[in-house]
Amino acid sequence: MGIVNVTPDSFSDGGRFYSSDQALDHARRLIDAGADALDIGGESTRPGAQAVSEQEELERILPVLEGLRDCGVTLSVDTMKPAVMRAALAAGATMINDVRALQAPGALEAVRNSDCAVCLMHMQGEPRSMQDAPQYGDVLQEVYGFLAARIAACGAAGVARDRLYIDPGFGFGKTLEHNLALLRGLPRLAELAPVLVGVSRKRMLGEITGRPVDERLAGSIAAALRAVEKGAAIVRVHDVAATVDALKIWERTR
Ligand code: PT1
Repeated sequence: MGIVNVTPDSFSDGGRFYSSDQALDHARRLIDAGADALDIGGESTRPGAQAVSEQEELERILPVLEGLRDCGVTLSVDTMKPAVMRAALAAGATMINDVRALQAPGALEAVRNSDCAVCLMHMQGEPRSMQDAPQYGDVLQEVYGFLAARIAACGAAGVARDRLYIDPGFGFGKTLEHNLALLRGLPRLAELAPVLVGVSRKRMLGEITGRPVDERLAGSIAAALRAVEKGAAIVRVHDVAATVDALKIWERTR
């Protein structure tokens, strides 16, 4: 899954893909590079990010979705807002990626009357402050319990289980040790539903390597391979061409 940020403040693309035209060009390059899915986001959820209005978010993502209609890959929209989910689905999105796991009022209803795939992610706190002091008893147990409960809520709302993906939410209210415990525990989470993992260019990699965000390609690839080894079904990455090459070699040399 290739990342298409349509945000001015995105943590690692620094506004480069803010305009919808640029985002569209970038999206097409990711498809050429071998992405099976794109994740289009108009509101950053990285640590410290500010919220954007519904209208602003829609103005950012709708032209990109419309430009990609019938492009042949899964079109995911990264949003927490039910109104954005509905508009995105009407504009051709085939997956909703919600870092709040459809907990907003109206979010379950927004996806219920569609056959879109859904990614339910775990986050402790909210983006603005989630990295201030993340705390867990047993992080794997708590994330597992939360995701199991959200799967049950989807079931009760009539969202079929085979539409669901889960995501432990690397970097979303987690220390490095929490993130590592979740990566080790991925096989356990994968018993619940297919797992999506997003670690590309994240701070946890910088904490291990000492590298700034623009020097985390090798770390991102190593982490993506480990995630797949541990059972991830989808890896959400910035560097699609490099990750696809790495996965091809890793598979053929098994
Ligand atoms: C993710 C994800 C996402 N990540 C899903 N959606 C982001 N399903 C946005 C850091 O620690 O992992 N899964 N949508 C980006 N968010 C972050 C979080 C970016 C933490 C950077 C960090 O550097």
